[in-house]
Amino acid sequence: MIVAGVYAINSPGKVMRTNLQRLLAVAIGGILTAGCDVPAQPDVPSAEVPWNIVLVVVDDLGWTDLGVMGSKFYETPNVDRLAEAGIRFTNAYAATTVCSPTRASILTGQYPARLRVTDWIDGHVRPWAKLQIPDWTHQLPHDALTIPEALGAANYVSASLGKWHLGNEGSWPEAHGFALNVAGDHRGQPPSYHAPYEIPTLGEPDGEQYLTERLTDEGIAFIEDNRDHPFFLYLSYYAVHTPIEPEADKLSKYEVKRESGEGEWVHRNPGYAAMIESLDDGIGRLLQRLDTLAIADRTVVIFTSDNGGLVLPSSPWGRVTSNRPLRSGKGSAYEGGVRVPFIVRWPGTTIAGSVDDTPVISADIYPTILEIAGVQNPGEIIDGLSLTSTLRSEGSPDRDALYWHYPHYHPGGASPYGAVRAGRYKLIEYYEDMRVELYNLDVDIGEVEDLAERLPEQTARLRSMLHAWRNEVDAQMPAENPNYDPKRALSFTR
Ligand SMILES: [Ca+2]
Repeated sequence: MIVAGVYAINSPGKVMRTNLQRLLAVAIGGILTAGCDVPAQPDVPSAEVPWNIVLVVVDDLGWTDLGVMGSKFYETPNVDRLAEAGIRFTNAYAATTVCSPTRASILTGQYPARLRVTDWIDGHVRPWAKLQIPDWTHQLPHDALTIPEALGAANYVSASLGKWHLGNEGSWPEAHGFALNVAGDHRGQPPSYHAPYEIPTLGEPDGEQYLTERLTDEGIAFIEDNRDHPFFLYLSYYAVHTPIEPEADKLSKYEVKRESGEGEWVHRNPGYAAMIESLDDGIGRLLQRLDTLAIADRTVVIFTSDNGGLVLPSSPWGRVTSNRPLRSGKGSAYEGGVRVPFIVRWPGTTIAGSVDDTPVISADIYPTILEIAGVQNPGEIIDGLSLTSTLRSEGSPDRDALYWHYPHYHPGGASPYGAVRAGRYKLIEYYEDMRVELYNLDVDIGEVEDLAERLPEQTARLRSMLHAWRNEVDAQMPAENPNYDPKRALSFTR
């Protein structure tokens, strides 16, 4: 089994899969799929294989916001097909409950706490809250090696298309190893999904064009331009973040659907549904273009989100989505804030339609991509683990726990907290009073029953792990606030 999918670097910038390895990979794939009710795998390429990488990060897409993840209301046939052709993780997590830190973690393989990029940029300040937030870093640190910088050693060309949200000019994609930056700047949401977009790094179209469609076109153009060259495409859709501004011709279908007599919808925002459909259309066009360019069989596609779905009741667009059966959503310490879709299609390696419950996290994407590309880690600290063994159906990475550190307040419900998931248990520690909550996710995915008092040994064990990890990454802790005023504690400034 160990031979399948092994790569050898025969010269700088060239990654090869030998014929023997290729044949074994196909044979092993056949053994693994024998007797399983899954479609046959496509053959792997016959020539040298510098794998192209397409990493799609959707903004604020919740755990159940796809058909394949359980939504009956949203329609995502193209992403569903991607999942059916690859592997889908059911216990995948964002590194934080908000945008910027997760993106920093994806691009560097490090925990946000280690990077000190711990809140969305520019964050949220409550001057009279019980705790003062630490002096955190408001951009992607230049000394952290990014995926495109690491892949540069293997002659990859990299593009960042769409949302960036990792600092002001000087810390945009071109300052972090990307040859191309389209539509990325300091902002976390677009001024408008309809032209004029008013995004300085994205030219305006001649007429009408929906932003999601435009970013898909830019992605396809980049792929076409680099079809004969190994590429890394970071396709970071602004969708489906607010503002909820759907394409008009997609909206009415969902308005009718919501009013249909098919019962109480868990998801029921027509505008958000239409935005998801536009996203799904884009994924469909992109995958189709990989097919017609005959490079789909040497292109790895990864699809995920940067945090959980938005459920704020105070949203101007009404309830945006629901993460049920998960508790809460973006900006909270609970599963709804951090559990996300995560799909990987690695042709010839991932078993079509497979589903895996290994807990994985944003930081795993970096070492996974480097290993697929045959690039050695040049000595950087990497908190994530390569998932290639899981993608090859050879077992899960050896890891005790996943960790979160969010020393901030958020309108989504979070007060400063840390969390750890070890096996079936998840512990949350709230820094205002250091109280803890413990949940058994195997039987209580909705985090309803706090077991902290009933299971003191597990509680102590996980709390000790969390504290040790915070020390290891030198996490910045909030401090007592001398201006604490309980009457004004929830007031905030920007
Ligand atoms: Ca986000």
